[in-house]
Amino acid sequence: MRTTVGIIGAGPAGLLLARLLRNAGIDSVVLESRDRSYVEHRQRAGILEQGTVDVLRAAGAGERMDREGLRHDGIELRFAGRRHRVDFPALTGGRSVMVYAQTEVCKDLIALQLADGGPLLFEAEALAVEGAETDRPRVRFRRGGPDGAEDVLECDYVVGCDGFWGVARAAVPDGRTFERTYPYGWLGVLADVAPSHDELVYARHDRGFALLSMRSPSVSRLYLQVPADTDADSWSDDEIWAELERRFETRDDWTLDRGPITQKSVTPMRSYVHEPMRHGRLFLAGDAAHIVPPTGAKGLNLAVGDVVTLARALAHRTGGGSDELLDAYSATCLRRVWQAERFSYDMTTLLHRAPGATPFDDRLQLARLDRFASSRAAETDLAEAYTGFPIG
Ligand code: RFL
Ligand code: PHB
Repeated sequence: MRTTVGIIGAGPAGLLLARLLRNAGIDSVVLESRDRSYVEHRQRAGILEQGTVDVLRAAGAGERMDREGLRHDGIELRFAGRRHRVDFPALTGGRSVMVYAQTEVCKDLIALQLADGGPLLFEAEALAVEGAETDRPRVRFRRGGPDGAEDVLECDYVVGCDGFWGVARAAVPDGRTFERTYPYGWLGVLADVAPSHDELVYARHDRGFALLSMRSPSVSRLYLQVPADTDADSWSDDEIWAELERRFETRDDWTLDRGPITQKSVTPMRSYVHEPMRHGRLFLAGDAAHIVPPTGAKGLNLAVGDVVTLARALAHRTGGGSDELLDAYSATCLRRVWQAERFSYDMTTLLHRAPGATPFDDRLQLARLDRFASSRAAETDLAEAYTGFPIG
């Protein structure tokens, strides 16, 4: 098999890259190790930045998002029983975010890719990237599941969009990694109940962080800070609702509506950056190159920024231009990546209670939160970061 751009991974990064390249007249092949249903139902991100929404629309993938997505003009910070709303459009000159699940973004992009006859191979697991420093890099992969036959995809360029656990990063030999893990994770649940608030609620509590989010007007997505090694099944549904109620407590008459929990899982929290995001003709994009803790809702949005930057550079090069944009790819993306790392770290340490936190630490957190309620400058900084840093 031969193609111009070999893409490993059909998460949001790989799928959107394939779409952007196709729109630019560049052929690609996407290899995905899992099956279609797995990719379409993996429960993850929920928030699309304004810039991500604009990119999906311009790529021709925004039709259902515009119909079913929920535009949100703010979030609520909840602490010490108080509620403070951050008004995004008022603070950022009109910007907002969209609640539209990653599962739906992936479904839309997969449908478009397959409708166009674009090569997208499920159950095709990349085993290794070879010859990244040559003009003919190759992806060795296995078709049709674990017992399938080995094959080779020959490319002009290879892009590793294979997430944190993928194989592409290992083919960037002289890189440097920067990492931080956190001593807590998130227990996330999906529940068949209308969200108890019409915007996201980020709650800081002495018992730990909680987040109220949603997937639709009738499905809630809720998270609880838990110790990193927690087994999701060790929490009963009643215990989860009772703990959410405690952490979302307010001084007014707000209440949390309960409903059947249909899914629960624990996610670890990590900050991670691999530099550079390129080796020869191999490029890394999305979670393959960097991870943020989910508190800032930045992971998917960073992946989108990477592939927009890369698609532009590849279009420039294959259209007869120079290598200049490809050479700048890593540095261009990393600037934005580190801003998202900073913001995600700040949001995480602002809202989570670390094991061993002292009363002094607690008071500092409350003082940091109180800044948002008392300073427009502090609030503007949060609103600008949450609604998104510019791409490129
Ligand atoms: P993905 O989505 O991990 O996709 C990688 C794909 O590569 C495949 N793969 C391989 N394919 C072939 N050969 C191999 N050897 C392969 N190895 C792996 C995998 O099967 C998979 O299909 O990476 P991508 O595309 O870079 O996208 C990144 C995002 O998925 C991620 O950053 C977000 O989900 C992070 N995230 C959030 N991001 C946001 O922007 N807003 C949010 O609100 C948000 N909330 C979240 C999140 C992530 C969470 N978890 C579970 C980590 C909430 C949670 C709980
Ligand atoms: C989600 O809806 O899954 C979600 C929303 C906001 C975050 C993280 C996850 O910060």
